[in-house]
Amino acid sequence: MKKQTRREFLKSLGLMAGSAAGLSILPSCNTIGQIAGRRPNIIFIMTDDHASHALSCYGSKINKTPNLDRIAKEGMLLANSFCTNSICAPCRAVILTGKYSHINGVTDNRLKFDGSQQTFPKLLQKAGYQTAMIGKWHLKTDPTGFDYWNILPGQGLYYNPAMIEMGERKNYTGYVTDIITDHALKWIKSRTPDKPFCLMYHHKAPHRRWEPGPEHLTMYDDVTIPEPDNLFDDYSNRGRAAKEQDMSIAKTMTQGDLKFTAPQNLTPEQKKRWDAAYEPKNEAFRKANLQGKDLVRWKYQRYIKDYLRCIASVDDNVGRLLDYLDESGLAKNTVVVYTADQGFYLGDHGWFDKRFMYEESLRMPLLVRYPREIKAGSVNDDIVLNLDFGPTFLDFAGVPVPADMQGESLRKLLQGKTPKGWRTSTYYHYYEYPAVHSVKRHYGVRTRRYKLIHFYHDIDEWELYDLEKDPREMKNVLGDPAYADTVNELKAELKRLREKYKDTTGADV
Ligand SMILES: [Ca+2]
Repeated sequence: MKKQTRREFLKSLGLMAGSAAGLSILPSCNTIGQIAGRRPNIIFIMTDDHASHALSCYGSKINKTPNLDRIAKEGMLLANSFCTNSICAPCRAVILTGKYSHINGVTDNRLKFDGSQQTFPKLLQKAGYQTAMIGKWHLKTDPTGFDYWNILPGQGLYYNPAMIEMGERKNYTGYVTDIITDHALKWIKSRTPDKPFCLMYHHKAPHRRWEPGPEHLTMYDDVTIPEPDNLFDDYSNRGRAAKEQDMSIAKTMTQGDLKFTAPQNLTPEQKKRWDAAYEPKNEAFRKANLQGKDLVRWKYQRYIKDYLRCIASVDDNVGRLLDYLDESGLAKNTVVVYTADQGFYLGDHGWFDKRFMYEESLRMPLLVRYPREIKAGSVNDDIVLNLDFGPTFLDFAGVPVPADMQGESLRKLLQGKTPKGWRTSTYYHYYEYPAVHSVKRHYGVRTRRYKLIHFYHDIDEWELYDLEKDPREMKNVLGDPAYADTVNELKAELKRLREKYKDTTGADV
């Protein structure tokens, strides 16, 4: 077929009626792209429990993530991205539906996701996208809305995992982050090239028990990772919730977490490498007979090094994917998103895990690259939520965002043009209690400067943090008379947000 000029192409679409007059109604490049079927591909990369303060593009003091940083360098870094309920399955359900937990039904990790409800992959599929879900799913029911899915059962294993491919269970030998990436690349290469695609490429790493891959077992052996300044937090100036949790490095970590026992299902070769990496260090530990703070310091080093080793494998594998996008020419027309299902404590407050509305687990990394619309190296600091991801993907695909989705499209923000009246506060609600880690139920509001939290179940306690003066949240200033007006304003805002999002669960404000 003869190659059309742009003018001929537009004419064929009936977009150049007349001549000079027609020029004034020329559609934007984007509209042309959509009409011509050049809607962008979407690759949604998500890891599990990767805190933003363990990415060098977010200023990590403890590791380097050169491949993930590439997405920021070639796209946008969102500096204030938050989740609405900081725990695994609920965050995934929020992202899929664009709705808060009390509406999508997955308020805690023990509940099953109702896959018959509306999700953004279903809407993309309906609009002609090829959709795939590869890796960690963790929603207890089979994925819906995907042309292809291949998921880990439940939490999945780091070594030699089983995966469920379209309902069929298969076993693999190797390391989970490599295996998920192999499947993702295989799917991209075998897809139908004439349709846009949306791939959910979701890793298990760096979830607990933080088991590093064979290539990274001894990474960081010769360095000491800096400790957070509040590793020995005594929770004074705060309420019972912080004092009564069960997620501390000092008390909660198990023998498995600390690698005094190896994973159960290693091959003889894997076991040999594992023991060669851990046994000499474990032997030195036994001889040292550490106590008190020295013991906590040792546990922190063991934990954080394993966590960062798992991230190093994610970084390598995302690099493989980005390289393929470059080589194949897909990079230009593909929206690449990197995030984690929520944040995590990296020894901050003496903790690991998530759940609390405090900063480290409320924050999520969010990097987005799309060369056609996003300026390389840009940064946005507006308040954005995981609730917004679905609407954003739909917007990029030219699919109308259903009115019952509670998030907002980030497309304008990504283009560097934040709409007037963009949100200046966010609502949070955590439910999983009583349960593992003993974090009490709470809801709260965060503005750019303040955070008000209500632990309403089991106890009835409020906390207020002035994030400008106390970014580490070490002092609850709720009782300070200087903040009396602020408390009233925040309570009114909290009430407004609960009404806006139709949340009648938990205690009244
Ligand atoms: Ca998680």
